[in-house]
Amino acid sequence: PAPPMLAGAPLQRSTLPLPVPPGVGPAPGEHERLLFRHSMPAPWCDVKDRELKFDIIPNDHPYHNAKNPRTVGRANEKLASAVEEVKKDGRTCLVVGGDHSLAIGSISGHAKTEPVIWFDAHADINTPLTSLSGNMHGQPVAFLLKELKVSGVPGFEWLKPCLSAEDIVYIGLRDVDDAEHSLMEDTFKASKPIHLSFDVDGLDPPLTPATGTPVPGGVTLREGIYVAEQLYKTGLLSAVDTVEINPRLGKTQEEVDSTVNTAVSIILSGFGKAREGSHSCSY
Ligand code: EXY
Ligand code: MN
Ligand code: MN
Ligand code: MN
Repeated sequence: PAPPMLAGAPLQRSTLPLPVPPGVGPAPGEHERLLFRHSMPAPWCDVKDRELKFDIIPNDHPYHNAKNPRTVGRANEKLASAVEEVKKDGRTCLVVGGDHSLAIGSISGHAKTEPVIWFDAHADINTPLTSLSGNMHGQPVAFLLKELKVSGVPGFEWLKPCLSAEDIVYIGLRDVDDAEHSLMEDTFKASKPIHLSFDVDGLDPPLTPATGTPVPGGVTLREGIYVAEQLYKTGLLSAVDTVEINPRLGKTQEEVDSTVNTAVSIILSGFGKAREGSHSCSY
């Protein structure tokens, strides 16, 4: 298989999906600029990047409690196609967001995506009926699970749930709603391509202050890097989402920088940078 992709030196424009969710988060292009500005040289990686533009659908009324279903659904449809193309190209796919609702498209586009490692303070398994906030970032796992049979949501007519509960492993959970408890199961099958969906709020808040829903008592940077390094070493890491990075929420430039630097160090570890020194990733 082709080597994984990652922003590296020399930096070049290419075709990696960098979705900016509609209406929230950094301005278009800002993720890309931040990622590139903070990139360390990773000359062993061949990078192709891509930026997706999404439409905001007018009169996007809630479906039960789920807010902005059409806008989020169609954005995810577009993302799913982009991820599918990257995977057909034989590459490892890195999606930089953005709202965790993008995992619906990213994981659907990844298709043969068992298991999924959901690194997060939150279980994100509410349904449009159980969600108390209505926020779509608290619901992507429910949309993806076959067992939960979420259907009829406008904007998601294209979606076919592709995961079973036993395909998901959670790491970092510490803020789970009562309704979510009854929907969860942790299992791991380590023989198929792995999808890592990495929400930076799974880490301890001082590491990533520029994020929307921080929860105290998170995973240390050392532990986070260890997870990413170990997943890289399986040789099965096939796609990575890095989400809930929102530079607008940094109170100082230092907070923005530490959030981005933390995310970049996790990404680099997932793509073969070892703390004892980097070497060619040639699987
Ligand atoms: N469980 C809460 C909800 O459904 O609104 C909180 C979800 C926060 C989700 C953040 C991004 O990971
Ligand atoms: Mn969000
Ligand atoms: Mn999340
Ligand atoms: Mn979260």
